[in-house]
Amino acid sequence: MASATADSKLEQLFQIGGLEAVAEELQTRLQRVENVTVDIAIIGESGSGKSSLINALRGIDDDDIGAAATGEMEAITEPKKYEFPNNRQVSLWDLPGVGTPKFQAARYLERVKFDRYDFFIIVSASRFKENDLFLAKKILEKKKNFYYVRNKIDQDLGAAKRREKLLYNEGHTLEKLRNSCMEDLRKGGIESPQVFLVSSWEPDRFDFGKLQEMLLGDLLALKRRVVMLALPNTTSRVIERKKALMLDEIWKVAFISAAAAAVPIPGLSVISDIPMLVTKISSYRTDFGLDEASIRRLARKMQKEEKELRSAVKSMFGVEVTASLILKALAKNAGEKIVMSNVLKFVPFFGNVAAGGLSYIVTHSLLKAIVEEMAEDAKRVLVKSLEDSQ
Ligand SMILES: Nc1nc2c(ncn2[C@@H]2O[C@H](COP(=O)(O)OP(=O)(O)OP(=O)(O)O)[C@@H](O)[C@H]2O)c(=O)[nH]1
Ligand SMILES: [Mg+2]
Repeated sequence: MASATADSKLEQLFQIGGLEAVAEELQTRLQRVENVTVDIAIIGESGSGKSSLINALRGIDDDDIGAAATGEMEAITEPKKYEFPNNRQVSLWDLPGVGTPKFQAARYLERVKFDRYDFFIIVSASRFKENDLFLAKKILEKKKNFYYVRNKIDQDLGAAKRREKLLYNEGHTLEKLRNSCMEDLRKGGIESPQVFLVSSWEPDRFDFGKLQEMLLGDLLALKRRVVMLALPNTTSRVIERKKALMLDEIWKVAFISAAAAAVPIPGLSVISDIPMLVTKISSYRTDFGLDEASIRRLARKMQKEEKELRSAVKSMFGVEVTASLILKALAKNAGEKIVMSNVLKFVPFFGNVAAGGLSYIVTHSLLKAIVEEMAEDAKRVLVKSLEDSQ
């Protein structure tokens, strides 16, 4: 997986140039993906031929030195790494078979450290099984992808030959097999499965060549995907730092607002300095790069539609900051606090001190929620601005 890159640089960029500067830097990193490492897991039921497939992909015989151990007595219990031919940044991982007593599906993922892999090849040597579907779904849940390799095709053809005798036709048998694999996957909810029919014993036949070509062709896209998948984490770290700084100071804002409280909320004895809150919340919005001008600049720089980036802004104050929205939000918050605390019901005379205290609590909790929501907006906008960029 892509390792955590120089994030202090990103943090600095965020301080100086906001989301725009961060987006630009991340885009450059996305374009320079050659050095990204990719981990491909060869996964599937025990005995399906995972180790044999690895040897075939690496162009070595099962009994060569450095070959993955194959055969019934050679099942492994820990994932084992092999280098992809001529490509040091790509590793093929031989995984223990799923479904053996030691590796029941539920605990399997944890034991093989499922999250560490970027791409998967599910190997099957028979009809599509529960375990294959289980793996396929888990992979897609992680927003990763896989090829489905139906191995030991030589056996299927041999059986069909015996069964069908003179009527036997290799092309038809292969087509039937392919269709049944695709259908089983689709029935399982996998929409556009990529299926390869291979024999690890005969790497010069069937779909083996196509599998190699596709893998190589997809590597660059895969690397970009690895970086893209790491982006939410990278961007999170940068934005979380900013959020922490803002959260540190909201007590001051809430305090000043409560102390200088000037505008009463109709129907409630809670008062806050609304104009001051408008200014402050607007500055949060600008600091996170969510205001119109920032979004426009970011869109232009990243060659995206403004409205596409705006669609990533989900919070109320990320969209706009007005006095009436703040009043509404304060009133809603105050209502919840009053119901929650049940205090005010029993206070016959509601003095300024109590009102100030409540105002502080209500304003503080509103500002906290606003900063947190805007931080999430900023993360979404940043990731959106980088999506599909070349
Ligand atoms: N006929 C045929 N046999 C194969 C093929 N691929 C593998 N085998 C045999 O199937 C058996 C299991 O292969 P392995 O590669 O060890 O299978 P595995 O998936 O690594 O098994 P575990 O590590 O136990 O999960 C071995 O005896 C292989 O020689 C193939 O394409 N055709
Ligand atoms: Mg094996």
